Amino acid sequence: MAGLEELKEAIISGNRDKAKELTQKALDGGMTARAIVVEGIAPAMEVVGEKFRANEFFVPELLIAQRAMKEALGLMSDEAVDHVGTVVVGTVKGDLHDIGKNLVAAMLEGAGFKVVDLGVDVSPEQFVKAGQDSSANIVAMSALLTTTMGSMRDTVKALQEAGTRGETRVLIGGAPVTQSYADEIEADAYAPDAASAVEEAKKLLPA
Ligand code: B1M
Repeated sequence: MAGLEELKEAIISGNRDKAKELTQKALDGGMTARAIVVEGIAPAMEVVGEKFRANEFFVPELLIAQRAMKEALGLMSDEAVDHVGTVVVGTVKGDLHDIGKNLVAAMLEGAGFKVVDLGVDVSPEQFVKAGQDSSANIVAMSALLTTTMGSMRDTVKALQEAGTRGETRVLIGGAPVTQSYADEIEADAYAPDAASAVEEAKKLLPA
């Protein structure tokens, strides 16, 4: 649909006023929030992720696209979007880096997930509690420091001890994190970037 193509372009180019206007127009025209997310916002953020991977976009472009996406999503009530699943997202304890985590959260939102963003410096206990409170399908952790990665292992253990490991899957990522580390700490999935995080999160949802 032409309006959604325009919305996609507005988000990719970070034009938040246009993104807001076009989203409102689509809602007024009777389009469902889910259709707008699935056919407009998510594909736009996929393009943004691909451009970032290809070094065509850098952090500023990512952030303005994310801001435009948030404006568009802000027009939809939580109830209006039929979420595909719930993800608790945060940067682990001791770690204050949040640019990558915010991108992952934004891309997940764009793909139709309900995102509970705990921010930075999140302890294992906070992840467990938020996972329980929101009946999350996934706990998604970001770490940028080799010194804070260990908190991912502690969170996996804390989820196990709380008895919620069965229903809550664990996704991890961040510059120093690797697939072999994910295997070592028994996380369910690892993603090297925000676009792959969405792909992995979808795979972790119950069939
Ligand atoms: Co910091 N810092 N920093 N820093 N910082 C790094 C990470 C570092 C590599 C720089 C360096 O030395 N070359 C280094 C870490 C070394 C290491 O441990 N291996 C470092 C250090 C040492 C520190 C301090 C200790 C410095 C000091 O004070 N002496 C300190 C620590 C503070 C703390 O956290 N307790 C510190 C502080 C800071 C700032 C506050 C100044 C700032 C953070 C601002 C903020 O985030 N709001 C900062 C920044 C900006 C960086 C660099 C320059 C950039 C990080 C970034 O945002 N990249 C970084 C060097 C670098 O990477 N070039 C560095 C862009 C972002 C889009 O990428 O976060 O990797 P990234 O996210 C990617 C993927 O990793 C992935 O998807 C994203 C996009 O596709 N991903 C996930 C991330 N999370 C994911 C989760 C997933 C899946 C994928 O699933 C859940």
